[in-house]
Amino acid sequence: MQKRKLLILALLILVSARTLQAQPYTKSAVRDTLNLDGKWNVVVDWYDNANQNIIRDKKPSGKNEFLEFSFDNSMSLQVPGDWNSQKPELKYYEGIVWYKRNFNYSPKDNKLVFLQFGAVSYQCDVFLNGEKLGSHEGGFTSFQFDATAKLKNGENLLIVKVNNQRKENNIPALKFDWWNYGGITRSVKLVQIPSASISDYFIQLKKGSLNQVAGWVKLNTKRKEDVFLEIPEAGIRKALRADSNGYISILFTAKLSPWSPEHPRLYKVLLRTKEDLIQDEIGFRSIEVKDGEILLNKKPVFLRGISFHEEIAACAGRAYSESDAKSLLGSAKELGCNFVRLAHYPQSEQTVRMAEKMGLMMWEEIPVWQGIQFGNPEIRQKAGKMLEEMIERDKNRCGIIIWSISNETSPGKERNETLAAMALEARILDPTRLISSAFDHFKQNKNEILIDDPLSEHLDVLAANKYMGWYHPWPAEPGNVIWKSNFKKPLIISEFGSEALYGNHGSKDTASLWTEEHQEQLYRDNINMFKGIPFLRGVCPWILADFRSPFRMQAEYQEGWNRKGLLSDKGFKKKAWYVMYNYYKELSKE
Ligand code: GCB
Repeated sequence: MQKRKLLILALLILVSARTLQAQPYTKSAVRDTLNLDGKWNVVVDWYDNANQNIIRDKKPSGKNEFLEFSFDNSMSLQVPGDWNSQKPELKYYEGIVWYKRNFNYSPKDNKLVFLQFGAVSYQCDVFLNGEKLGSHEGGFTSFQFDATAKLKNGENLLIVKVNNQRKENNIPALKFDWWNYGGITRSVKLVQIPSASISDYFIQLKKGSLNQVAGWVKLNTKRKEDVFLEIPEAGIRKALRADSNGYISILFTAKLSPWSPEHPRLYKVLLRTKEDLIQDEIGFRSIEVKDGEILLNKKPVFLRGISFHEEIAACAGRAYSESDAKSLLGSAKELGCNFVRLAHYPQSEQTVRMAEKMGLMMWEEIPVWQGIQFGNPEIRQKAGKMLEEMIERDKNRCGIIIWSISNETSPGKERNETLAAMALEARILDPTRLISSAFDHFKQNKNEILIDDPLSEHLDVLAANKYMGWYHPWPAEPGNVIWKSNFKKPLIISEFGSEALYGNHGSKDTASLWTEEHQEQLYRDNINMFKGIPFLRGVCPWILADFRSPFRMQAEYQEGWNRKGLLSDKGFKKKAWYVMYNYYKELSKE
């Protein structure tokens, strides 16, 4: 596609995405917040039959009125949390649940108050004190509404209608290989900021530089004002001045010790105006691609990765707490990883922040996963919005090195155009990181696998999901499989693996027996193949732990679980874990 046409399409996606509701994300991690987590009362609305009375939590009045819903003495659900793992009767539920909670609030002068949701799966309508605040679609990104004008002094009533029905024009669409958890799955907060405040900032090293800090600060006042930027541990104090749009472009030289997996150094960064103060923790590193290498702080790096879903297998529920994040990331560290693929959607902010503290580089992606209708303009708008919301929340997290725009989509005109435009959209929003997309279409001729997906032209890092020995039979001895590429770019094997039931032992030759030995051998074979791929710069097995999936209907071994985990659903290590562990140990010595 010509450059001009691509740019127009990217801008169109960006502009039309912005017409979807919800305001830009206020960084609650660095703000004064009132947490609204806890037990919420719920009404399960199986047939979408509730009327307007529910949004006011109306009670019957007089002697003749009755209402066919009630939050009083109703079922309650823990927020954050999915409903499927909390109530046996909601395990498979896909539909509408109304959530209600009251909270006390005393409005303060000169403050703006936002109601912020870490994530709601999948779609929601939010009502405060009987009035609609807004709607949001997309189960994995954070969003917020300005609640200032609708908050009352004293008791407030918050009602959220959540719907997780799968639909053809959702993202992900009708079918996906993970559990369709519904609910308010991440924290809900009231975020208070001064009415004249810093609305957003982007502070990172300039692309390709180790000593130049570049970025911007935006003020919601949209007026000329002084802003001070400080990095005390590096002796930096900069007096900046906003333009008449409240915008400041930043560029200065600094001596900073770079963030890396070995030295995950974060600096306190302060932004101060007359009325506002923000204190964040930001790391500085450079990430680029040059001559087929991924360069972290100018040095070639090999990504020793692992993928995981935001799920705690042992609870058969969505991960949501700090200890959940610790457990997933702790396992990745134990395996010897320096990189994690947050599959297949943006995971919680606490996971992202914790990962970079622990020294893990990250790949973050939006849930554009197989079966997406790229020709539909509504889909482009939604995907564009998800991309924007993901970047908006995490653009200051140095641990994130790759934004991925899709997983396993089939080449074709509409798909190629849309994804190329989205790659450009990501670059417009964040010119510093690498852009990728996991694909699974290759040309194969006997023992030769050729990367020829035209989307590759628009990516920095190529990512191949290739299940050699499982979905794809070996065409030759693993060591004799030859990978070729039409593009001189680094490759990550972003998925490979096979299923095994923990504790099930036997033949290593027969896939249908689901043995640990078969999986172990498959890992050995794949590693053998990796050693012969000259442009390979990272691997990311699928997947850390067994996860729940309605795709998996094999009665004896699967029972609704995808068994490709290196860990079982109870967290036990399968034999393949040790193969991967040893491979990473060797690689980290190189
Ligand atoms: C894939 C998908 C992933 C699935 C996996 C599997 O290619 O990207 O979401 O879970 O294969 O197990 O089949």
